[in-house]
This record gives sequence, C-alpha cells and structure tokens, in this order.
Amino acid sequence: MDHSDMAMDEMMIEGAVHTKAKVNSFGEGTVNVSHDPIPAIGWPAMTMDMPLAEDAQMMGNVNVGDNVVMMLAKGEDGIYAVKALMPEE
Ligand SMILES: [Cu+2]
Repeated sequence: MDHSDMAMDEMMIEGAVHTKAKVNSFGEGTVNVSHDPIPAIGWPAMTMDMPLAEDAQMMGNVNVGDNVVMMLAKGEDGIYAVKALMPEE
C-alpha cells in the first residue's frame, strides 16, 4: 500500500489502522464497507457497518461503490470508528 500521500501522513493518529475497503452505502452516522483484513487488530475481511467518527474526514470525493483507504481509530467507548476515507489512487 502506498502511504506516501501527504494528506494521509498528516492524518496519522496514534493507534490508527488503515485498510483498503469498498464503500457499499452510507447510513446515519455509519458507512457500510467491504474491507480487507486488518491484521493489526485481528480483523478478517468482511462486509460490515462501521460507525463514522463525528470528525470523520472525507479526503476527496468518496462515493458509493468507490474503493477507498479507510482509517480507523478507537473512540472513547473502545469501539473502532472510521476517522477518514480517501479514494484509493
Ligand atoms: Cu469488519
């Protein structure tokens, strides 16, 4: 995965993890994605609803059906939420 993107570097958050995903739909405060495995936190590939963090950033134009890089970070509730989505180039 290419992480040389400047914008993504600026978004680095301690404990954040990244994976590739496809956006299936947006809900109320959620996004349904089919994501690649995330070995850093022991998640297999799956399709799931992810909570969107209140300050989640769409880095560029992210639409349903797009392949994206998804950044997750744990909220205060200990649940991973989407902190950023950026189009996969
Ligand atoms: Cu999942």
